[in-house]
Amino acid sequence: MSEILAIGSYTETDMEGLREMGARVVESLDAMRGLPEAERAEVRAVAYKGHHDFGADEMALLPGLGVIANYGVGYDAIRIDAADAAGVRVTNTPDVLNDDVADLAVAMLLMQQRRMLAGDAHVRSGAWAGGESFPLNRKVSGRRAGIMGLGRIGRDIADRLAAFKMEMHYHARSEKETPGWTYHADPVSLAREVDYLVVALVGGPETENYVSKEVIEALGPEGVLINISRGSTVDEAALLDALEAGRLGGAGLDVFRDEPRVDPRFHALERVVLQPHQGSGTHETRAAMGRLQRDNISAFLDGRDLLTPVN
Ligand code: 8YV
Repeated sequence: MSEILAIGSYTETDMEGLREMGARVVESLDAMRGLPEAERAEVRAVAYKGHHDFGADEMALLPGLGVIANYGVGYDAIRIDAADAAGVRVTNTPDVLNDDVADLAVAMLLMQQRRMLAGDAHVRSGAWAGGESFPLNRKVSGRRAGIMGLGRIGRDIADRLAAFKMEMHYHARSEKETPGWTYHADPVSLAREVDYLVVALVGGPETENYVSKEVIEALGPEGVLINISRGSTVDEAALLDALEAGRLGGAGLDVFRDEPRVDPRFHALERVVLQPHQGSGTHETRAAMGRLQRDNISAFLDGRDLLTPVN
């Protein structure tokens, strides 16, 4: 019996921290649903690590629930309207992961444009030693970059790309204090102006297919799309069609519509870099995310202000 229920697959470091708090840990929402009613009734705080919907039905199974502390900055899996209706507070883990996610976005861009996966294979296969030359690729520094969504992560990506002497463009809900960077109120206009489009939007219904067929076509046959946000933000069918037909130059993707299942059509595309949703996946950052998640729970249970509230 515990008033803290952790749901998800946690690292050993996080498990230690959760155990110290006396949390009960279950692997999944299904396992939570299977707990005896008396145990569910004890729960006041949930530590959630997952991408499956945590909505009104799940909250109803935990009648004493006061807080859901999400492991991740994106909390699109948690129904905030349902939480508000049930009087449940929600927290997330912003900022601690910005550097890692921004690093991965830039790395995917470099890998894609400099064809680093193919270069690696060229060395390992012996092709280089055998005298075969490696084809020239594309220069990255000094190109035109567009950031879709200039929140905290988008800003960190933009700062990195600006250091690559790029001409900076962005689209966001409103114009920001960004001297020298060009604001586009319309996402298609942004895509038309740039070589690289990096998607750093929040997930959820408002941004569903925000990177539409029109945006993808506007980016064009030399353009590259990088997505480190959520698979839901991109019209994936339109993306695949454009890549296969050569109407889009390439992509670097850390997130997918139906992850961890990735549409097999992606596997055949040589100009695409695929990553297993690992933007925040370093020992350092995951430890910081877990700590912040637990600190939010402690704050709630002690009656202190939440550190990073969402609602
Ligand atoms: C995941 C993320 O939370 O922070 C986010 O929004 O997408 C990631 O950091 C991570 O995969 C753990 O579930």
